[in-house]
Amino acid sequence: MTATVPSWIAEITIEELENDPSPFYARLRDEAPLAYVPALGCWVAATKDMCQRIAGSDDTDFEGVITPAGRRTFGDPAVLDANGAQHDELRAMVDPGLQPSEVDRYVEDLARPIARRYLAEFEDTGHADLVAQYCEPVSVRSLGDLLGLHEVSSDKLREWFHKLNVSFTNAAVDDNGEFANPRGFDPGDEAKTEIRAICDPLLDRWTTDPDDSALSHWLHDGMPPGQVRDREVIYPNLFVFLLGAMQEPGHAMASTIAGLFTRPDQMERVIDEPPLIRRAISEGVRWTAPIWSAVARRNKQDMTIDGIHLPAGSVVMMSYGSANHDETDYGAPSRYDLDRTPIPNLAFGAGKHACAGTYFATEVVRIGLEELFEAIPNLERDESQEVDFWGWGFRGPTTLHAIWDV
Ligand code: 261
Repeated sequence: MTATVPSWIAEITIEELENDPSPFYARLRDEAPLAYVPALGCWVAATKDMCQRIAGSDDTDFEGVITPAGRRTFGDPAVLDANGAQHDELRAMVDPGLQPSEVDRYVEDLARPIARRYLAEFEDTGHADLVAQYCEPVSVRSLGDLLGLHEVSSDKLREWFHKLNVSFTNAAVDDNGEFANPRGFDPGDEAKTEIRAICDPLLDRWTTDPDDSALSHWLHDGMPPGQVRDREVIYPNLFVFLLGAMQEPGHAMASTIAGLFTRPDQMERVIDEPPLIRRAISEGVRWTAPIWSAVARRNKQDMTIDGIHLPAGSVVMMSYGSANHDETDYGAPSRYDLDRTPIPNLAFGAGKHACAGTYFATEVVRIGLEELFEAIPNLERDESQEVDFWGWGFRGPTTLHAIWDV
């Protein structure tokens, strides 16, 4: 198979994709919307149409799967690569507290005081790295409190998602399909050991004293009286949440701010007119999809798509970040533009495995941005510092230095 791979695809490295996937993916969208990428050891779907067709065939031609590095990080059964009845059961565990009607009941009281608290720590200083001091803390504290992890500090939750991210994205494989960097799983293993040590006693307590925290519900909901869900079912999914659901609202908030920083006129309008924040977020995650290329599908049978033969069991990464830059739907896709026609995008995926936290995440980001822009209406990018985006699996600004007059 490798012999038929064009050299520009055969030679791409994960490091190049992590630094800037755009040029490679622009060429894929143009020349090879479904391509085998040797450095990844799997296929990638690069266009919106290809992603929609594949993810839209969940449970028929395709099923959810994650990369070997993802599997190695989360273990089994994780909702991302469970299918059929097992997937339905896991979604029945995580979905109820994330239903929009349910989120509307609690999210204001949950997220707004958190946003206020972090703002109070720096709003009088005139400068901040918004990623480390605001976007990440607001994201992890909101979900942490929802899950019931009140006693785990925000810095610890940030450390956990960073370590799980290192492990999950340690995707490079050698010519034999073996992990190229086995030590890259160490940080994730360390985090998981610590997570179990901290969460085991909490799960013990919720077993006898249920409360309204999400993890208490994960233990009890849908179980026969007197029984709780096995924690070996809970942990892989808690690891999924402690990575993606902790990290990505922070990425979404930071990318939205970074996008608005490229359009000061649009930033001014959003600050003057807070109802525009929802549109700003939607364009933010279209512009830089937080889950850029981290979930995949596998075909159950041999098949041919647009003349490309896909042997049964092929793993296809859903490169939603690239789908969101599909020139068919989005003119000048690499430009952040609040005023573009709001065509639905794939930042939250599609099909059976579409994001369960779409509404929760968007509401946390909305509340975070409302509080930020109200407290600091004269927010500006600190032009003396670069904004570096990083990541292929997950993508967002690594830092976001802002200044304002106090
Ligand atoms: C809660 C969603 O989390 C993830 C999604 C995709 C890949 C890894 C994740 O932890």
